[in-house]
Amino acid sequence: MNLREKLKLYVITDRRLRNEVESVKEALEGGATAIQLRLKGVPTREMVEVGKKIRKLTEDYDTLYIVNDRVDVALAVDADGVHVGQEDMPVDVVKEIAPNLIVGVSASNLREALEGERKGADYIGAGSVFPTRTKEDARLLGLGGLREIVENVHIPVVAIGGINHENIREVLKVGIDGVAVISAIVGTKNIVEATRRMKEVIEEYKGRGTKQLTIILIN
Ligand code: TZP
Ligand code: MG
Repeated sequence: MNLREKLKLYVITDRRLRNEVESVKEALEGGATAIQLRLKGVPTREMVEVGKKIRKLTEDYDTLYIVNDRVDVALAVDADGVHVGQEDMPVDVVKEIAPNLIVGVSASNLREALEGERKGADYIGAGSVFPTRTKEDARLLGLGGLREIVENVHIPVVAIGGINHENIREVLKVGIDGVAVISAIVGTKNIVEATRRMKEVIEEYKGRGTKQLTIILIN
């Protein structure tokens, strides 16, 4: 499976909402295509411990596994990649020290997205698309800003921030490769079901796009 496919439904952990191992198990069961381990203010030793458990689970489901912020932890737990923000290690430096890791970079405007691409990022995490309560310092990108990024970068774009079952179609319409979600999935009682429902919308949407394209081609 190529990277665009693997980024389709990207579920991010948040222990304020649910324990990581539990939430990852359920999200995988529901059909998540990528998992990001996001731990803030947690001792490195614990990150490695939890990170290894999640490696095992994601391996069983053949799912992409990304560690947030920390290149050392990503390498230690044998993750597939690392996701860096604007204040983390620069993408080109990550690529120098860990050439085999997939690197995602957060962008809240077109300039940051283009810079990430130029420095060698494999995908862009673009947001916040909608207001979010999950990340305090999130800057609002909006649907317009998201569209601008999608139209100007060549690497895959994953939309993030405030995405839920009600507004996901508006995001898919922009033509992104994937959606990254915390609260609408990890913050629900039944994570399996919440993941499954979101995956269905994504597949339904992408399926429709392909059919339309086929019709245009045979016309
Ligand atoms: N980066 C930009 S917005 C955000 C992150 C990590 C939080 C996304 O969480 P939610 O609950 O899906 O809005
Ligand atoms: Mg970060």
